[in-house]
Amino acid sequence: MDEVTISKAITESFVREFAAAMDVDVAIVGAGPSGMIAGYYLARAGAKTVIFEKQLRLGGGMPGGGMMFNRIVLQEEGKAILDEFGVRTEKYDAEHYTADALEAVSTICSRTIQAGAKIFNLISVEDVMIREDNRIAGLVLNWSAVSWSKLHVDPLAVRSKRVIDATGHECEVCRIVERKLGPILRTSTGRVLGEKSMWAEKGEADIVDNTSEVCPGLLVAGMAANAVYGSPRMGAIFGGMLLSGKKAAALAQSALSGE
Ligand code: 48H
Repeated sequence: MDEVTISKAITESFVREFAAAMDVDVAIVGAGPSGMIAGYYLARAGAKTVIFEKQLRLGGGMPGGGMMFNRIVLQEEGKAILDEFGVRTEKYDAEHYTADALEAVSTICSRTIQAGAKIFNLISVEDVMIREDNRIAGLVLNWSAVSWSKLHVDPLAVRSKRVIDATGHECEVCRIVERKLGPILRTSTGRVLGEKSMWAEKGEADIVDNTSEVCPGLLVAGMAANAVYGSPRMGAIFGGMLLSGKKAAALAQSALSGE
């Protein structure tokens, strides 16, 4: 075993996979629950799918459960998705189930990767790529370490037939589009309407409706969908995130099959 062989094995295999991810069907921003669920269903349906996550760890807000009590709550429809993944749940009352947040994150993560979605961590999406009529045609990337240390290092780009903004509360991709391309989002003002204060029932009801193509080439899923369309947050109930990811995958897939 020699150190240079180990180093070459890591860098060569990484670069091969990274280069393969530069031209994909769907690029997802954010490996939280909604992004990973979207990635799982897309990859399983045969779409070439990549997920970029800016943090070292995957799972977004899920591992933290509610206020660091690392359990999550789901309603029946959300539980059905966890059943499909093989995550164990416990019945809490007539309408609610609980699950171990870490079991949920680690299982979703491994099943998503094994389904064929490629996840790259420590990479931040800092811009989008555009074509005629401001169609979103891909992503502009940099190492998170570069953006966190505010170094001036030019980015790389990936081409993608569809992009999904699954960046959670910050809805970072939609914010970039609004800032750089103007009021082109399909909201009442063309801009991000902003997340409202907590109302769990409404937040969960709205999130699947809000999961949609928000401008040509760009879909929004998960908490980002509620932030873009001005719906409330819901706390540590995760059924809506899972259902939103699944819907985003179905929308992207049907758009791709229509081309
Ligand atoms: C690369 C990025 C970038 C970027 C962000 O926050 P998430 O877990 O998002 P969802 O929508 O899948 O789940 C939301 C849920 O976790 C939550 O916060 C809930 C239910 N809140 C309710 C409440 O009331 O508070 O994951 C988003 C991921 C994170 O891992 C980010 O690091 C990542 O996206 N991300 N990755 N490039 N520019 N921006």
